[in-house]
Amino acid sequence: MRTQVVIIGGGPSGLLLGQLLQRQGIDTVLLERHSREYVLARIRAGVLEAGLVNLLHEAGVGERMQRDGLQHEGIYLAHSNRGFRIDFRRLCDGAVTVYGQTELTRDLYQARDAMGAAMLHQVDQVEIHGADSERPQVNFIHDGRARRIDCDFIAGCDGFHGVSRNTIPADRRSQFERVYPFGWLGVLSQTPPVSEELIYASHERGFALCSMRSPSLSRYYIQVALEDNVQQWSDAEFWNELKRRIPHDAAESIVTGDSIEKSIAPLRSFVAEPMRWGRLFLCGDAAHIVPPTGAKGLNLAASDVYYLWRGLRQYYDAGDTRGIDDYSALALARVWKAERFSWSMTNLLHRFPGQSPFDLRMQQAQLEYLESSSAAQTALAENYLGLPY
Ligand code: FAS
Ligand code: PHB
Repeated sequence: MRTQVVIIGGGPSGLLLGQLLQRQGIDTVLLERHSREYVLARIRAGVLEAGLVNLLHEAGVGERMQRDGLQHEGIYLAHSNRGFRIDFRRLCDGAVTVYGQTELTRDLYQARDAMGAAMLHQVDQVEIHGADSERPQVNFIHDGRARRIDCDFIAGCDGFHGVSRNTIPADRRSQFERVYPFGWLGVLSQTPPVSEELIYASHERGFALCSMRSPSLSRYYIQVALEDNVQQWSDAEFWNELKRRIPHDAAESIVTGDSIEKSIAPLRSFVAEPMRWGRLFLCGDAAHIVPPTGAKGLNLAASDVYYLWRGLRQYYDAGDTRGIDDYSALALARVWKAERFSWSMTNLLHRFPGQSPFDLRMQQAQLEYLESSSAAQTALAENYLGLPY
């Protein structure tokens, strides 16, 4: 089998890249480890930057997001039982779109089906060979048969636990990591959101986030200890703890209900450099991870895809390699700024084991400075809205 670009990973990175390339007439084969049902059952991101929204429209998959997505022109930060609003429209004339990653992934799957582009699910033992040669290939098992695809390029869109990143020899790769001493317990409930906009709450008991997927579907998170597991958190215990951490007016008005999904996600900051090795390009979580406090994970995958799509298009249209040669440096420049923002929001809003009274005062001072300073709020707003591609 031969194709121009093999895409490993059928999450948002792989699907969006595949959609953009196929619409350009660039042939791709997408390999996904799990079933489509499994991929679509994962509850992940919820906030889309304008850059990702534009890219989805460019890929011809923006219609349902346009109809069902919620435009948000601000967020609330809450501390000391009060909230204050970061007004994106007034500060930066911008907005984000609330639309679940699950729905975005569903739209991308349907679009790929409609194009009849090649996609294999439940592939095993994917191996990349010759990435640093002129003739790379990908070997894998599918339906019990050993398969091989010869290609021009490989896009490693296979997430943090994929095979692509480790294909780059350890002595050619630098990795930077911070693992946070806590996780996020998330609940999805068929209830109306407590607030029209997201509430990021700092509290002495820990961080809490009130988010949503639609006017009738809410998404809530609370910071939990790393050793916690989901079984020890009943719905009632989750709701009681969430109410303790958000401002009293929100706690009194929140509509609680049965969890339709409940899971704990670990938090880490991680970057692997470079994001290219020969004819292998890393995209999205395969190359970097951010704590979700800044709503950047999915949105960083989008800017990686944009740079790689643009570079491959230049190569196939005109034999111009500048775009693919610049890919890693371009992508990493934006990745590191988002890593900083996500790290700073996580440090500001979470309680860390062993924090000194001085540390707590620094967090409080930063929150009060944000509450009182238009300049500080503008800096937060432009990062949350998404820095330019
Ligand atoms: P993904 O991990 O989504 O997709 C990679 C795909 O590759 C998967 O489908 C996997 O099955 C497949 N794969 C892996 N190895 C393979 C192999 N060897 N062969 C073939 N396929 C293989 N971001 C936010 O902005 N906000 C959030 O609230 C948020 N919450 C998150 C919660 C969790 C539990 C996790 C893990 C991530 C969360 N993220 C969040 C980040 C998340 O949204 C990612 O940024 C986003 O999924 C990145 O998309 P991909 O790069 O496509 O990686
Ligand atoms: C979500 O709705 O899942 C969400 C929103 C904003 C974040 C993280 C998660 O920062």
